[in-house]
Amino acid sequence: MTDQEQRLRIAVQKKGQLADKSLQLFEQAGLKITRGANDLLYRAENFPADFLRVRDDDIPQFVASGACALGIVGENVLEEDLPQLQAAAVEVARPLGFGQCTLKIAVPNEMAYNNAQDLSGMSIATSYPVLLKKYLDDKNVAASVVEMSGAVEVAPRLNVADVICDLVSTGQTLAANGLRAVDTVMNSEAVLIRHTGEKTLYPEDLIARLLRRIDGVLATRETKYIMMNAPEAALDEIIEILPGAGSPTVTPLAGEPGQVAIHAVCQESVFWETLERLKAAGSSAILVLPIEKMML
Ligand code: PRT
Ligand code: ZN
Repeated sequence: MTDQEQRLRIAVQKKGQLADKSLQLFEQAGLKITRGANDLLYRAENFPADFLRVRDDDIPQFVASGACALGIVGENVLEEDLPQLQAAAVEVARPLGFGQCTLKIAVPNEMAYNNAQDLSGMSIATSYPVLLKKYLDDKNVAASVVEMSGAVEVAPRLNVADVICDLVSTGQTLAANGLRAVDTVMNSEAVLIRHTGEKTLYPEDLIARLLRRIDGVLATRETKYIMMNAPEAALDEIIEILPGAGSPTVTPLAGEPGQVAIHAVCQESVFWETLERLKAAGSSAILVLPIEKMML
C-alpha cells in the first residue's frame, strides 16, 4: 500500500447546513484539522485522515465509488441517490443526531386537503423526485413531479407547480411563503456513511479506531455524571429514578450513619424533573456533570 492509501479520505459538505457540524464531530473525536490553503482538502495533523469538501449531493457517490472511505450526508440525500449508486457499496455506519429535518408535502394555505388522494392530478415541485415518486406510488396517487434544484417554496406562487415537497426544519420558510405542511414523506438526520464495496480499499483497523472515537463522542452528548447524598434506605427508589444508569457507586458518608454518596453515569438526558424526583426521594447536594471523553 502506498502512503496515500493509508490515509482515510472522508467526504464532508463544504458549505451549508451540515458543514460545520461535520468537522466538529471529528474534532470532538480528537482530530486536529488544518483549515489550510487547499480549500478542497483539509488535513488532520494527528490522525491519518483527509477531508474532501464537496457539495452534499456528491457525497454518496464519492463513498459508494470508494474514492472516500467515509462521508457525512443527510439521509434524505443518501436515500434519493441510492437507486443510481452501487447501493451495495455504501452503508449507514452511524446516525449522528444532528441536521434533523423532515421532507414534507406542503400546500398553499387556502387549499383544502384531507389526504394524499387530494394530490391526484396535481403538479408537485421538489428537489427529491425519487423520494416523492416512491411516496406517491405507495399511496397509489398519480401526480406529476416537477424537479427543481432550489427555491422550491416559491413554485406555487409562480404557478410552476400546485404544491411542493421540500425539507422543513422550523417551518418558517413554509409560513413565509403562504404554505402549510400536510404530510410527511421522510424524517431525516445526518448520517455517517461508509464504503463497503472493497473491504481492503481502506485499512479496516483505522476505520474501526475512528468509529470507536465517534461512538465515544455520540455517547457523551447525552451522558452525564451524577452525584448526590442520600439515606441508604432510599437507595432502591433512587436507582429506579436515575435515567439509563448502570450500577451506581455507593459509598458511606463519614460521620453520618445511614447516609451514602451515590455516583452514577446516566446514559439518557437528566431533566430538572429527574432532579426534583431525586430530591423528593431524599437526595441532597445533587450534582450533574458533563462527561468530556468516554470509551465504552
Ligand atoms: O451546496 P450543497 O449542495 O452542499 O448544499 P444544499 O443547499 O443542497 O444543502 P443544505 O446545506 O441546504 O442542506 C444539507 C442537508 O442538511 C440537507 O440535505 C438536510 O439533510 C439537512 N437539513 C437540515 C436541511 C435543513 N435542516 C433545512 N432546514 N436542509 C435544508 N433546509 C432548508 C430547506 O430546504 C428550506 O429551504 O431550510 C429551509 C427550511 O427551513 P425552515 O427552518 O424554515 O423550515
Ligand atoms: Zn445539495
